[in-house]
Amino acid sequence: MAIKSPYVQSVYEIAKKRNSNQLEFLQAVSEVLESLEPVIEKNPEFKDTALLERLVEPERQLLFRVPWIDDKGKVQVNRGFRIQYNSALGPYKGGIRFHPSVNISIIKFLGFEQIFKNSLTGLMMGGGKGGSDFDPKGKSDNEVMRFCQSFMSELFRHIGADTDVPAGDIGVGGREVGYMFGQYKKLTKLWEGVLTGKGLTFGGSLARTEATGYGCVYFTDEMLKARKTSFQGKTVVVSGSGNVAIYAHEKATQLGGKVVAMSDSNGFIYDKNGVNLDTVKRLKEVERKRIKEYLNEHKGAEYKEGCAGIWNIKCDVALPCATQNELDGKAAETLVKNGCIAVAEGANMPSTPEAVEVFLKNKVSFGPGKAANAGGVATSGLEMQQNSMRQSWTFEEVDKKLHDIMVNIHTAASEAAQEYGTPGNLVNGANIAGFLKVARAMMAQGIV
Ligand code: NDP
Ligand code: 2IT
Repeated sequence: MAIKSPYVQSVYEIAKKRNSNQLEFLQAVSEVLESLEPVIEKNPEFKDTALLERLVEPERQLLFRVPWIDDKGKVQVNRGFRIQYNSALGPYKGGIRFHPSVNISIIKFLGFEQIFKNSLTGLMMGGGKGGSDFDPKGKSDNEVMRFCQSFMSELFRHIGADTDVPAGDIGVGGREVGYMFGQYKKLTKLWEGVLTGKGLTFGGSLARTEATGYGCVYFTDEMLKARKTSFQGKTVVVSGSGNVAIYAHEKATQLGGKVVAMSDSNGFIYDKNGVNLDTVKRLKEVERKRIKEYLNEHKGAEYKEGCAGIWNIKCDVALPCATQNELDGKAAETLVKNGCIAVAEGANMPSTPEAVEVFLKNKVSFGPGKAANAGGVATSGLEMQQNSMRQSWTFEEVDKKLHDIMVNIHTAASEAAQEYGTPGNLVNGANIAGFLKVARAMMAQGIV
């Protein structure tokens, strides 16, 4: 890492010493700190109030036991996490991830990113994240329900519509949010907007399901406009085939792009005629099957084991929408060699630091996750607004607000990049623009 300022370096050293085995967390922290150097230089009061030291330390970390009984009557025990990272701008806000790889490092990296992402949306939300190492794959609906109820039986004490508002992430969608909402209501007697991503029958917002994928494509469209081009006629590769990937495909296609490849954690499909989204939606959203099964219905398509191979497919635009560190330096070089001009992160931190460096060096337009995938949490913020007003807006109203927010984030990141001496570098721009709002609020609230 290339941090030059002794103060910023010392903050990183403290984080490293305290969290030496938390690699994803340290990766996220080092990227942000590196971007903030010119801001710290201009604002010595941040150093005088140990603002960065406070920023990297979560306000509160919860770790709890989640026991549940599977369909065979056997008792299972998982771990539950909630990191309430920063509440300077509003109630903690951020998703819940259920995946066997979940650990404290992953939840802390996600929570840390969430602080700046939520700030960029322009809505008043603090940053948090939660999850469990529970694996929903292959579990029955009843098992998922019992797990969600047990998870909420501890979490309910720590959250609330004005305290901490969780939502979905990997492995947590409408079904899981519904079960958690039901248990929260039972335990507290409160019908309140304590979770977002709710079903439309009980306070969910239209366009929340689509929001992260659509928002990522709206952001990419702004990057393409800045290069005086558009999605029209572009070949697009989207990794993943979950919530974010599906709606990134949908919007990219609506704007004239052709999505030729998608993946899951086992492998990827390539369909030169364009991946049929109806098939993917049915396989993934309804039947919960593997992407490989796409070939049963589309004989001309190809399937390859191993998800990383998807980056070898020639494309103009790449949208990594699966998981952290899924795109490394070598994959980035291949994308550049194949003529890729824009990459926007639908997932959180899908590109390794080496990959980001390759994109920036080669003038690929690069939209970092905390900017490009902020549409999901932004629309969660809109869901909170509707819940508070006891109202529901139309799909078009929400989608228009989402679009405006993504355009504003692109503008804010571009302007901050320019102002702080790295024009076009949206990594620096997003980190700085997101940070400044949080920092000013923290300064005004004293040493807390
Ligand atoms: P889903 O659970 O709906 O889908 C996740 C997709 O990524 C699946 O296709 C999954 O494949 C794949 N995947 C998961 N883990 C891995 C892995 N270790 N290696 C390869 N592929 C993997 O989650 P989402 O679509 O909601 O989330 C995707 C990304 O977007 C995450 O990084 C999340 O943090 C981020 N995000 C999500 C938002 C939201 O609103 N949902 C908002 C902003 C960011 P498989 O089915 O095989 O596991
Ligand atoms: O990473 C993310 O921004 C999310 N998973 C969505 C969080 C939210 O509160 O909607």
